[in-house]
Amino acid sequence: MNWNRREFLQSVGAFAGSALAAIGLGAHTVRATERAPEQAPAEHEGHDMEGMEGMEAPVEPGQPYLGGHGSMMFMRGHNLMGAYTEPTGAPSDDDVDYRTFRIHFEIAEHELLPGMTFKAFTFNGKIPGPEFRVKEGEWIKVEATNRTEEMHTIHWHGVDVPYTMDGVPMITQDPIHPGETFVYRFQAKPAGTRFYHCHWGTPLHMSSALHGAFIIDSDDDPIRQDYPYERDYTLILESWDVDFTRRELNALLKGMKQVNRLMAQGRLSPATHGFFRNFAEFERAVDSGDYIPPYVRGAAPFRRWQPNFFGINGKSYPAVDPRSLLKIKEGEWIRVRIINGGMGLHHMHLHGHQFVHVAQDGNPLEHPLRLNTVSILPGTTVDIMIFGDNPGFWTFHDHNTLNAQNNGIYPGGMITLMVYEDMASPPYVPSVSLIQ
Ligand SMILES: [Cu+2]
Repeated sequence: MNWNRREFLQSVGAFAGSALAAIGLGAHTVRATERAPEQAPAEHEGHDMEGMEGMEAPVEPGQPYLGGHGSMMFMRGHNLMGAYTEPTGAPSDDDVDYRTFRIHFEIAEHELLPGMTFKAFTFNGKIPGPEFRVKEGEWIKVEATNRTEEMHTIHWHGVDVPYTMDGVPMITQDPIHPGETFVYRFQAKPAGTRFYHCHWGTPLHMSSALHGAFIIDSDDDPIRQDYPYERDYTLILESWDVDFTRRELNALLKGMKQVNRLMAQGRLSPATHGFFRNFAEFERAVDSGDYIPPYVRGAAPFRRWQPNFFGINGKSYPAVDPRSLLKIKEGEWIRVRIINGGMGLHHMHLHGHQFVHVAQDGNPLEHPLRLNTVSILPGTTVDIMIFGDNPGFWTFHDHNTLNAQNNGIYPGGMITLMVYEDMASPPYVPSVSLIQ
Protein backbone atom coordinates (compact mmCIF):
# COMPACT_ATOMS: atom_id res chain seq x y z
CA MET A 1 0.00 0.00 0.00
CA ASN A 2 1.24 3.40 -0.92
CA TRP A 3 0.37 6.18 1.49
CA ASN A 4 1.13 9.78 0.94
CA ARG A 5 0.70 11.50 4.26
CA ARG A 6 0.49 14.95 2.73
CA GLU A 7 -2.70 13.92 1.09
CA PHE A 8 -4.70 13.37 4.23
CA LEU A 9 -7.22 15.95 5.19
CA GLN A 10 -6.34 18.30 7.96
CA SER A 11 -9.49 18.11 9.94
CA VAL A 12 -13.05 16.98 10.03
CA GLY A 13 -14.04 20.58 9.40
CA ALA A 14 -12.02 20.69 6.23
CA PHE A 15 -13.77 17.53 5.17
CA ALA A 16 -17.17 19.12 5.62
CA GLY A 17 -15.98 22.21 3.76
CA SER A 18 -14.86 20.22 0.79
CA ALA A 19 -18.18 18.40 0.73
CA LEU A 20 -19.91 21.73 0.37
CA ALA A 21 -17.58 22.82 -2.37
CA ALA A 22 -17.94 19.65 -4.33
CA ILE A 23 -21.67 19.24 -4.29
CA GLY A 24 -23.49 22.41 -3.49
CA LEU A 25 -21.64 25.01 -5.47
CA GLY A 26 -19.74 23.07 -8.04
CA ALA A 27 -16.59 24.88 -6.93
CA HIS A 28 -14.35 21.91 -7.45
CA THR A 29 -10.78 22.26 -6.42
CA VAL A 30 -9.79 19.30 -8.54
CA ARG A 31 -8.88 19.19 -12.19
CA ALA A 32 -10.76 16.87 -14.48
CA THR A 33 -8.59 14.34 -16.23
CA GLU A 34 -9.52 15.05 -19.80
CA ARG A 35 -7.80 12.13 -21.43
CA ALA A 36 -9.70 9.05 -22.42
CA PRO A 37 -8.44 5.80 -20.96
CA GLU A 38 -5.08 4.92 -22.38
CA GLN A 39 -1.88 3.43 -21.26
CA ALA A 40 -0.90 5.99 -18.73
CA PRO A 41 1.65 6.14 -15.96
CA ALA A 42 0.25 5.87 -12.48
CA GLU A 43 1.45 9.25 -11.34
CA HIS A 44 -0.06 10.83 -8.30
CA GLU A 45 -2.08 14.00 -8.66
CA GLY A 46 -2.63 15.17 -5.14
CA HIS A 47 -3.70 18.69 -5.99
CA ASP A 48 -7.13 18.35 -4.42
CA MET A 49 -5.58 17.76 -1.02
CA GLU A 50 -2.81 20.34 -1.02
CA GLY A 51 -1.90 22.04 2.23
CA MET A 52 -3.22 19.19 4.32
CA GLU A 53 0.08 18.22 5.94
CA GLY A 54 0.45 16.78 9.36
CA MET A 55 -2.57 14.53 9.40
CA GLU A 56 -2.54 11.28 11.21
CA ALA A 57 -3.23 8.34 8.98
CA PRO A 58 -6.59 6.78 9.84
CA VAL A 59 -4.98 3.38 9.33
CA GLU A 60 -1.34 2.56 9.96
CA PRO A 61 0.62 2.73 6.70
CA GLY A 62 1.12 -0.72 5.28
CA GLN A 63 -1.59 -2.25 7.37
CA PRO A 64 -3.95 -4.14 5.12
CA TYR A 65 -7.51 -3.23 5.89
CA LEU A 66 -9.35 -5.07 3.17
CA GLY A 67 -8.53 -8.50 4.45
CA GLY A 68 -11.64 -9.40 6.36
CA HIS A 69 -15.14 -10.12 5.34
CA GLY A 70 -17.44 -7.15 5.87
CA SER A 71 -14.43 -5.34 7.25
CA MET A 72 -16.48 -2.33 8.36
CA MET A 73 -13.77 -0.08 7.03
CA PHE A 74 -16.53 2.38 6.36
CA MET A 75 -16.56 3.19 10.04
CA ARG A 76 -12.87 3.20 10.77
CA GLY A 77 -12.38 6.92 11.00
CA HIS A 78 -14.06 7.37 7.64
CA ASN A 79 -11.11 9.28 6.27
CA LEU A 80 -9.23 7.56 3.46
CA MET A 81 -7.95 10.63 1.66
CA GLY A 82 -4.97 9.65 -0.45
CA ALA A 83 -5.25 5.94 0.25
CA TYR A 84 -4.14 3.65 -2.57
CA THR A 85 -5.99 0.41 -2.09
CA GLU A 86 -4.83 -2.80 -3.69
CA PRO A 87 -7.21 -5.68 -3.10
CA THR A 88 -5.99 -9.23 -3.33
CA GLY A 89 -7.15 -11.73 -5.92
CA ALA A 90 -5.20 -10.75 -9.03
CA PRO A 91 -1.61 -11.27 -10.22
CA SER A 92 0.96 -8.66 -9.21
CA ASP A 93 2.88 -6.32 -11.50
CA ASP A 94 5.74 -8.83 -11.49
CA ASP A 95 3.55 -11.66 -12.71
CA VAL A 96 1.88 -10.14 -15.76
CA ASP A 97 2.14 -7.07 -17.98
CA TYR A 98 -0.67 -4.72 -17.12
CA ARG A 99 -2.12 -2.06 -19.34
CA THR A 100 -2.88 0.75 -16.91
CA PHE A 101 -5.80 3.15 -17.04
CA ARG A 102 -6.73 5.97 -14.70
CA ILE A 103 -10.27 7.08 -14.13
CA HIS A 104 -11.92 9.28 -11.53
CA PHE A 105 -15.33 10.02 -10.07
CA GLU A 106 -16.41 13.62 -10.23
CA ILE A 107 -19.55 15.68 -9.95
CA ALA A 108 -19.84 17.66 -13.14
CA GLU A 109 -22.33 19.91 -14.83
CA HIS A 110 -23.50 18.36 -18.06
CA GLU A 111 -25.32 19.88 -21.03
CA LEU A 112 -27.95 17.52 -22.41
CA LEU A 113 -29.38 20.07 -24.82
CA PRO A 114 -28.87 23.78 -25.44
CA GLY A 115 -30.39 25.46 -22.38
CA MET A 116 -30.63 22.23 -20.36
CA THR A 117 -27.84 21.34 -17.98
CA PHE A 118 -27.74 19.35 -14.78
CA LYS A 119 -25.19 18.19 -12.23
CA ALA A 120 -24.46 14.49 -12.02
CA PHE A 121 -21.95 11.95 -10.87
CA THR A 122 -19.63 11.29 -13.78
CA PHE A 123 -16.49 9.43 -14.74
CA ASN A 124 -13.82 11.99 -15.71
CA GLY A 125 -16.41 14.78 -15.83
CA LYS A 126 -18.12 13.33 -18.90
CA ILE A 127 -21.37 11.54 -19.73
CA PRO A 128 -20.94 8.75 -20.55
CA GLY A 129 -17.59 7.74 -19.07
CA PRO A 130 -14.62 7.05 -21.35
CA GLU A 131 -14.80 4.02 -23.60
CA PHE A 132 -12.30 1.28 -22.88
CA ARG A 133 -10.99 -0.52 -25.98
CA VAL A 134 -8.99 -3.57 -25.02
CA LYS A 135 -7.93 -6.89 -26.49
CA GLU A 136 -9.28 -10.19 -25.24
CA GLY A 137 -6.80 -11.71 -22.81
CA GLU A 138 -5.07 -8.41 -22.02
CA TRP A 139 -4.37 -7.73 -18.34
CA ILE A 140 -6.04 -4.53 -17.25
CA LYS A 141 -5.26 -2.33 -14.29
CA VAL A 142 -7.65 0.53 -13.53
CA GLU A 143 -6.77 3.08 -10.87
CA ALA A 144 -10.11 4.57 -9.83
CA THR A 145 -9.89 7.77 -7.77
CA ASN A 146 -12.86 9.17 -5.93
CA ARG A 147 -12.94 12.98 -6.24
CA THR A 148 -16.39 13.31 -4.75
CA GLU A 149 -17.66 13.25 -1.17
CA GLU A 150 -19.78 10.17 -1.73
CA MET A 151 -18.88 6.46 -1.91
CA HIS A 152 -18.51 4.65 -5.23
CA THR A 153 -17.31 1.40 -6.78
CA ILE A 154 -16.87 0.13 -10.34
CA HIS A 155 -18.62 -3.01 -11.50
CA TRP A 156 -17.34 -4.56 -14.75
CA HIS A 157 -20.60 -5.65 -16.24
CA GLY A 158 -20.38 -8.89 -18.23
CA VAL A 159 -16.63 -9.21 -17.71
CA ASP A 160 -15.45 -12.39 -15.99
CA VAL A 161 -13.26 -10.81 -13.30
CA PRO A 162 -12.03 -12.29 -10.00
CA TYR A 163 -14.73 -11.68 -7.43
CA THR A 164 -12.63 -9.22 -5.43
CA MET A 165 -12.64 -7.01 -8.55
CA ASP A 166 -16.41 -7.21 -9.11
CA GLY A 167 -17.14 -3.86 -7.48
CA VAL A 168 -20.17 -4.71 -5.37
CA PRO A 169 -19.97 -2.78 -2.09
CA MET A 170 -20.06 -4.82 1.11
CA ILE A 171 -20.23 -8.03 -0.95
CA THR A 172 -16.82 -7.95 -2.63
CA GLN A 173 -15.18 -4.76 -1.39
CA ASP A 174 -15.59 -1.72 0.83
CA PRO A 175 -16.85 1.27 -1.14
CA ILE A 176 -14.21 3.62 -2.52
CA HIS A 177 -14.05 6.53 -0.08
CA PRO A 178 -13.64 10.23 -0.84
CA GLY A 179 -10.04 10.80 -1.87
CA GLU A 180 -9.24 7.10 -2.12
CA THR A 181 -7.82 5.33 -5.15
CA PHE A 182 -8.93 1.72 -5.60
CA VAL A 183 -7.09 -0.52 -8.03
CA TYR A 184 -8.99 -3.02 -10.15
CA ARG A 185 -6.93 -5.71 -11.90
CA PHE A 186 -8.31 -8.34 -14.19
CA GLN A 187 -7.96 -10.04 -17.53
CA ALA A 188 -10.22 -8.72 -20.29
CA LYS A 189 -12.51 -11.62 -21.17
CA PRO A 190 -14.64 -12.72 -22.85
CA ALA A 191 -14.61 -10.65 -26.05
CA GLY A 192 -17.62 -8.53 -26.85
CA THR A 193 -19.60 -5.39 -26.06
CA ARG A 194 -19.56 -4.95 -22.31
CA PHE A 195 -19.74 -2.00 -19.95
CA TYR A 196 -18.89 -0.70 -16.52
CA HIS A 197 -20.86 1.25 -13.97
CA CYS A 198 -20.86 2.33 -10.36
CA HIS A 199 -22.54 -0.14 -8.05
CA TRP A 200 -22.95 2.07 -4.98
CA GLY A 201 -26.31 3.81 -4.71
CA THR A 202 -26.95 2.32 -8.13
CA PRO A 203 -30.32 3.95 -8.95
CA LEU A 204 -28.72 7.39 -8.74
CA HIS A 205 -25.09 6.66 -9.49
CA MET A 206 -25.37 4.34 -12.47
CA SER A 207 -28.20 6.10 -14.22
CA SER A 208 -26.91 9.64 -13.75
CA ALA A 209 -24.41 8.93 -15.04
CA LEU A 210 -21.59 6.65 -13.89
CA HIS A 211 -21.47 4.27 -16.82
CA GLY A 212 -19.31 3.66 -19.88
CA ALA A 213 -18.50 1.15 -22.58
CA PHE A 214 -15.98 -1.64 -22.11
CA ILE A 215 -15.28 -3.11 -25.54
CA ILE A 216 -13.17 -6.26 -25.69
CA ASP A 217 -11.89 -6.95 -29.22
CA SER A 218 -10.77 -10.32 -30.43
CA ASP A 219 -8.50 -11.31 -33.31
CA ASP A 220 -10.83 -14.07 -34.35
CA ASP A 221 -14.18 -12.39 -33.98
CA PRO A 222 -16.81 -14.55 -35.73
CA ILE A 223 -18.98 -11.46 -36.32
CA ARG A 224 -16.21 -9.70 -38.25
CA GLN A 225 -15.67 -12.87 -40.29
CA ASP A 226 -19.35 -13.14 -41.24
CA TYR A 227 -19.93 -9.40 -41.74
CA PRO A 228 -16.65 -7.75 -42.74
CA TYR A 229 -16.73 -4.20 -41.40
CA GLU A 230 -14.35 -1.31 -40.89
CA ARG A 231 -16.39 1.01 -38.70
CA ASP A 232 -18.27 0.42 -35.50
CA TYR A 233 -20.25 2.72 -33.25
CA THR A 234 -21.14 2.58 -29.57
CA LEU A 235 -24.52 3.88 -28.44
CA ILE A 236 -25.13 4.10 -24.70
CA LEU A 237 -28.84 4.49 -24.02
CA GLU A 238 -29.62 6.73 -21.06
CA SER A 239 -32.58 8.08 -19.17
CA TRP A 240 -32.54 10.78 -16.55
CA ASP A 241 -34.93 12.09 -13.96
CA VAL A 242 -33.07 15.35 -13.48
CA ASP A 243 -35.27 16.32 -10.51
CA PHE A 244 -34.52 13.01 -8.80
CA THR A 245 -30.82 13.58 -9.43
CA ARG A 246 -30.96 17.07 -7.92
CA ARG A 247 -32.97 15.89 -4.89
CA GLU A 248 -30.61 12.97 -4.28
CA LEU A 249 -27.47 15.06 -4.60
CA ASN A 250 -28.86 17.62 -2.16
CA ALA A 251 -29.91 14.87 0.27
CA LEU A 252 -26.43 13.47 0.01
CA LEU A 253 -24.89 16.81 0.88
CA LYS A 254 -27.14 16.99 3.93
CA GLY A 255 -26.17 13.44 4.89
CA MET A 256 -22.48 14.24 4.62
CA LYS A 257 -22.93 17.23 6.93
CA GLN A 258 -24.55 14.92 9.45
CA VAL A 259 -21.74 12.40 9.15
CA ASN A 260 -19.20 15.13 9.72
CA ARG A 261 -21.08 16.36 12.78
CA LEU A 262 -21.39 12.90 14.28
CA MET A 263 -17.76 12.19 13.51
CA ALA A 264 -16.68 15.42 15.24
CA GLN A 265 -18.71 14.37 18.29
CA GLY A 266 -17.32 10.84 18.19
CA ARG A 267 -20.84 9.50 17.78
CA LEU A 268 -20.52 7.91 14.37
CA SER A 269 -21.53 4.29 14.65
CA PRO A 270 -22.10 1.48 12.17
CA ALA A 271 -25.83 1.73 12.71
CA THR A 272 -25.72 5.38 11.62
CA HIS A 273 -25.21 4.02 8.16
CA GLY A 274 -27.02 0.74 8.47
CA PHE A 275 -23.81 -1.29 8.40
CA PHE A 276 -23.77 -4.65 10.15
CA ARG A 277 -21.26 -7.47 10.13
CA ASN A 278 -23.95 -10.00 9.29
CA PHE A 279 -27.68 -10.49 9.13
CA ALA A 280 -28.00 -11.78 12.72
CA GLU A 281 -26.36 -8.63 14.05
CA PHE A 282 -28.79 -6.53 12.06
CA GLU A 283 -31.74 -8.58 13.31
CA ARG A 284 -30.63 -8.19 16.93
CA ALA A 285 -30.26 -4.44 16.52
CA VAL A 286 -33.81 -4.17 15.19
CA ASP A 287 -35.26 -6.53 17.86
CA SER A 288 -33.62 -4.58 20.66
CA GLY A 289 -35.03 -1.32 19.34
CA ASP A 290 -31.53 0.16 18.96
CA TYR A 291 -31.94 0.44 15.26
CA ILE A 292 -34.90 1.53 13.16
CA PRO A 293 -34.43 0.45 9.55
CA PRO A 294 -34.71 3.22 6.92
CA TYR A 295 -37.57 1.46 5.12
CA VAL A 296 -39.63 1.72 8.31
CA ARG A 297 -38.70 5.37 8.76
CA GLY A 298 -39.74 6.03 5.18
CA ALA A 299 -36.27 7.23 4.35
CA ALA A 300 -35.32 4.73 1.67
CA PRO A 301 -32.96 6.51 -0.68
CA PHE A 302 -34.68 5.32 -3.86
CA ARG A 303 -37.60 7.70 -4.13
CA ARG A 304 -39.82 8.32 -7.12
CA TRP A 305 -37.83 8.00 -10.30
CA GLN A 306 -39.67 9.19 -13.35
CA PRO A 307 -37.27 9.98 -16.17
CA ASN A 308 -38.07 13.15 -18.09
CA PHE A 309 -34.99 13.23 -20.31
CA PHE A 310 -33.62 10.47 -22.51
CA GLY A 311 -30.55 10.28 -24.63
CA ILE A 312 -27.72 8.51 -26.35
CA ASN A 313 -24.09 9.06 -25.35
CA GLY A 314 -24.97 11.96 -23.08
CA LYS A 315 -27.10 13.95 -25.52
CA SER A 316 -30.82 14.31 -26.21
CA TYR A 317 -32.15 14.83 -29.74
CA PRO A 318 -31.78 17.19 -31.58
CA ALA A 319 -28.41 17.53 -29.82
CA VAL A 320 -26.86 14.38 -31.28
CA ASP A 321 -23.37 13.52 -30.06
CA PRO A 322 -20.99 13.02 -33.03
CA ARG A 323 -20.26 9.51 -31.68
CA SER A 324 -23.95 8.64 -32.04
CA LEU A 325 -24.24 9.66 -35.70
CA LEU A 326 -24.15 6.43 -37.71
CA LYS A 327 -22.16 7.23 -40.82
CA ILE A 328 -22.39 4.65 -43.57
CA LYS A 329 -21.63 4.25 -47.29
CA GLU A 330 -23.41 2.14 -49.89
CA GLY A 331 -22.14 -1.45 -49.85
CA GLU A 332 -20.65 -1.12 -46.36
CA TRP A 333 -21.42 -3.08 -43.21
CA ILE A 334 -21.30 -1.09 -39.98
CA ARG A 335 -21.45 -2.53 -36.50
CA VAL A 336 -23.50 -0.78 -33.85
CA ARG A 337 -22.94 -1.70 -30.22
CA ILE A 338 -25.91 -0.68 -28.06
CA ILE A 339 -25.57 -0.59 -24.30
CA ASN A 340 -28.45 0.11 -21.96
CA GLY A 341 -26.77 2.22 -19.31
CA GLY A 342 -29.97 3.23 -17.52
CA MET A 343 -32.96 1.67 -15.83
CA GLY A 344 -35.49 1.83 -18.68
CA LEU A 345 -36.52 -0.61 -21.40
CA HIS A 346 -35.82 0.63 -24.92
CA HIS A 347 -36.94 -0.58 -28.33
CA MET A 348 -34.58 0.78 -30.94
CA HIS A 349 -36.11 0.99 -34.40
CA LEU A 350 -34.20 1.69 -37.63
CA HIS A 351 -35.98 3.12 -40.62
CA GLY A 352 -35.48 1.83 -44.16
CA HIS A 353 -33.28 -1.17 -43.34
CA GLN A 354 -33.39 -4.69 -41.95
CA PHE A 355 -30.40 -5.02 -39.64
CA VAL A 356 -28.93 -8.20 -38.22
CA HIS A 357 -28.97 -8.74 -34.46
CA VAL A 358 -25.66 -10.59 -34.09
CA ALA A 359 -24.82 -10.50 -30.38
CA GLN A 360 -26.60 -10.31 -27.07
CA ASP A 361 -24.83 -9.34 -23.84
CA GLY A 362 -21.59 -9.25 -25.85
CA ASN A 363 -21.84 -12.86 -26.94
CA PRO A 364 -22.32 -13.78 -30.62
CA LEU A 365 -25.71 -15.31 -31.38
CA GLU A 366 -25.69 -18.70 -33.03
CA HIS A 367 -28.77 -17.72 -35.05
CA PRO A 368 -28.69 -14.00 -35.84
CA LEU A 369 -32.04 -12.31 -36.35
CA ARG A 370 -33.05 -9.94 -39.13
CA LEU A 371 -34.97 -7.14 -37.46
CA ASN A 372 -35.82 -3.49 -37.72
CA THR A 373 -36.62 -3.08 -34.01
CA VAL A 374 -34.63 -4.56 -31.16
CA SER A 375 -35.55 -4.44 -27.46
CA ILE A 376 -32.77 -3.68 -25.02
CA LEU A 377 -33.45 -4.56 -21.42
CA PRO A 378 -31.76 -2.70 -18.56
CA GLY A 379 -28.27 -4.12 -18.10
CA THR A 380 -28.05 -5.73 -21.51
CA THR A 381 -25.98 -4.98 -24.58
CA VAL A 382 -26.98 -5.72 -28.18
CA ASP A 383 -24.80 -5.70 -31.30
CA ILE A 384 -26.36 -5.15 -34.69
CA MET A 385 -24.89 -5.14 -38.21
CA ILE A 386 -26.34 -2.71 -40.75
CA PHE A 387 -25.71 -3.01 -44.50
CA GLY A 388 -25.75 0.17 -46.55
CA ASP A 389 -28.22 -0.48 -49.33
CA ASN A 390 -30.70 2.39 -49.16
CA PRO A 391 -29.08 5.84 -49.33
CA GLY A 392 -30.66 8.64 -47.36
CA PHE A 393 -31.10 10.05 -43.86
CA TRP A 394 -32.70 7.52 -41.52
CA THR A 395 -33.86 7.81 -37.95
CA PHE A 396 -32.87 5.25 -35.35
CA HIS A 397 -34.91 5.77 -32.21
CA ASP A 398 -36.68 4.29 -29.22
CA HIS A 399 -40.10 3.24 -30.48
CA ASN A 400 -41.56 3.83 -27.04
CA THR A 401 -42.16 7.39 -28.18
CA LEU A 402 -42.55 8.60 -24.59
CA ASN A 403 -38.76 8.23 -24.56
CA ALA A 404 -38.41 10.23 -27.77
CA GLN A 405 -39.33 13.42 -25.90
CA ASN A 406 -37.60 16.15 -23.94
CA ASN A 407 -39.45 16.85 -20.73
CA GLY A 408 -42.65 15.61 -22.35
CA ILE A 409 -42.17 17.48 -25.61
CA TYR A 410 -41.94 15.53 -28.86
CA PRO A 411 -39.62 15.06 -30.70
CA GLY A 412 -36.49 14.62 -28.61
CA GLY A 413 -34.73 12.18 -26.34
CA MET A 414 -33.54 8.87 -27.64
CA ILE A 415 -33.22 9.58 -31.34
CA THR A 416 -30.20 9.48 -33.60
CA LEU A 417 -29.62 9.37 -37.34
CA MET A 418 -27.99 7.05 -39.84
CA VAL A 419 -26.46 9.15 -42.59
CA TYR A 420 -25.11 8.04 -45.97
CA GLU A 421 -21.85 9.90 -46.50
CA ASP A 422 -21.67 9.28 -50.22
CA MET A 423 -24.89 10.92 -51.36
CA ALA A 424 -24.02 13.43 -54.09
CA SER A 425 -27.05 15.74 -53.94
CA PRO A 426 -29.70 14.52 -51.54
CA PRO A 427 -33.15 15.76 -52.55
CA TYR A 428 -34.05 16.46 -48.93
CA VAL A 429 -31.78 17.21 -45.97
CA PRO A 430 -32.70 17.18 -42.26
CA SER A 431 -33.49 20.35 -40.37
CA VAL A 432 -34.28 20.89 -36.67
CA SER A 433 -37.77 20.62 -35.21
CA LEU A 434 -38.38 21.19 -31.51
CA ILE A 435 -42.13 20.75 -31.14
CA GLN A 436 -44.60 18.76 -33.19
CU1 LIG B 1 -21.10 5.85 -7.44
